[in-house]
Amino acid sequence: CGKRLRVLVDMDGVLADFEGGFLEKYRTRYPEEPYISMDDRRGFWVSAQYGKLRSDLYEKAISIWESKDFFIELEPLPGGVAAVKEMAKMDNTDVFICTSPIKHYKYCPYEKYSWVEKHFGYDFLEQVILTRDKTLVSGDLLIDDKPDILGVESKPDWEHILFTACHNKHLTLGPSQRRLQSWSDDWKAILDSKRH
Ligand code: UMP
Repeated sequence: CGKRLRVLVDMDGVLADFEGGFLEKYRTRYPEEPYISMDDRRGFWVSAQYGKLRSDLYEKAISIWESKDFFIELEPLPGGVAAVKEMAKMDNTDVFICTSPIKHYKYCPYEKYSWVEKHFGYDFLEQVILTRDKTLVSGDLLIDDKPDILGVESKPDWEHILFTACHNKHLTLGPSQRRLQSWSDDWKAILDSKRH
């Protein structure tokens, strides 16, 4: 009672289809090279898995998301934009999009803002948090597809809800860890479980 709920929502792999956009552009740019299907993806780092496949594919993978128009052209994941818009309209609820830009900063940070404006509107730019360290951001919930979210703060405020993605679906979670399987899953129940 009295206190507002603060929800942090990740962008890549939660609202924007990073994996799908990557695979399509990688196969178009490197049609003769081997690739990893969504079913065979394991581990958060795309570049690491490509590097294990063949060492030179590490750089080729990175070249895809360092390219102009990669981030702005990502398709929204089903239901994500609608869910976040609905969340933002709920009573006693604040929503922020919390995303880590790559360090090759020529296009990514600009295109992340541009993507939010395109899909949520100009006013929603107020809700964008770009940070390489999400442990410093306070909130009740962080909905994110990365299994290990580490940083300088060892006890972040938020409870991490693992958003299911091709690279994490096989992971066994600890007993206290919760998942959101997709945006069709009951995200409202997860929010309600944190309200008091
Ligand atoms: N990213 C990489 N290498 C990879 C996969 C993703 O640098 O192999 C980048 C893309 C996104 C960022 O900008 O990491 C993911 O950030 P979060 O989803 O944790 O916000």
